[in-house]
Amino acid sequence: MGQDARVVPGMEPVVTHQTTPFVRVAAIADIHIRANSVERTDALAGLHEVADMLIVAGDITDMGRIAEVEVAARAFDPTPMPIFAVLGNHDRRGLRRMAMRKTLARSGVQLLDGEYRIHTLPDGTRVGVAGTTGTGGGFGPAHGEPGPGGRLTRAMMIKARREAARLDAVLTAMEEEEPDISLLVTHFSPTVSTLGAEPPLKYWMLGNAGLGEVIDRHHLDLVIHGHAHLGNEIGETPGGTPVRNVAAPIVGHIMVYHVEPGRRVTYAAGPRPGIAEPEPAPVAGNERTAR
Ligand SMILES: [Mn+2]
Repeated sequence: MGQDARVVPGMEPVVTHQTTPFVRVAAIADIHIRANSVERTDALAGLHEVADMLIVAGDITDMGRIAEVEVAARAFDPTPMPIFAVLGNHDRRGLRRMAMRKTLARSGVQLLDGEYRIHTLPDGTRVGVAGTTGTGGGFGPAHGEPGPGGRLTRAMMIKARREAARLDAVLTAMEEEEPDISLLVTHFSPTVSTLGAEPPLKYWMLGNAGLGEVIDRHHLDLVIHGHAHLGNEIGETPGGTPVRNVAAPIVGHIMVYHVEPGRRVTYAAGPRPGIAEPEPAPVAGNERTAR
């Protein structure tokens, strides 16, 4: 932000350079940490020099056990940057949700469960980050997935509608703060465009169209999700909101995006090491469209 002005005698100041606000967003999902996982101390080393915040889009742990959460907290603890996370379906297997939240909070990880934060960068740029897990439910008959059928489908649709309403409420509240840049993190996908090689029969487990509809009623510069391990990184909602699936099995390492207002998303940094052993297989390039 800000501008450099050159004052010429007898003339109005001339604007020689104007920068737009931007934020560098590090992102990863589906690291599925187990109690015996070895945290990679180099995964986050120096990350704060190339990114302004880290987003973890769910499935931090494999079973939601406190022992797993403690390993995750140790991995995140050393980094001085703000960390925003949502729970994934695997994290939600754990019953001690409050203990999980507190353990992560002690290491600087803020869980967003239908909540948002406004994070102000040193240059004054205000970045809104909203987060919610989302649900399955599917993307409708156009995408050929039948869903589980019967009572389970009805229950899932009710849950999907409730989650969509929750998402709508948090995005409305965040908008009222008028952040310069708006981000959303979910675990489930709001679009089929990042589902890549996932079989359509599984779509109802991976996300739902209602999330995308809500997103497109608001202005977001980037949506980050995970969960679809066989999906692809780059997609968008039907309304053109950029979406990135950062499930670790796909991206292999923490991604760093450069996000400007007006939905301009580019890569801000090269490959980084994985966050926990076993390290995912290295992947060449960023423009993968499947697996
Ligand atoms: Mn998941």
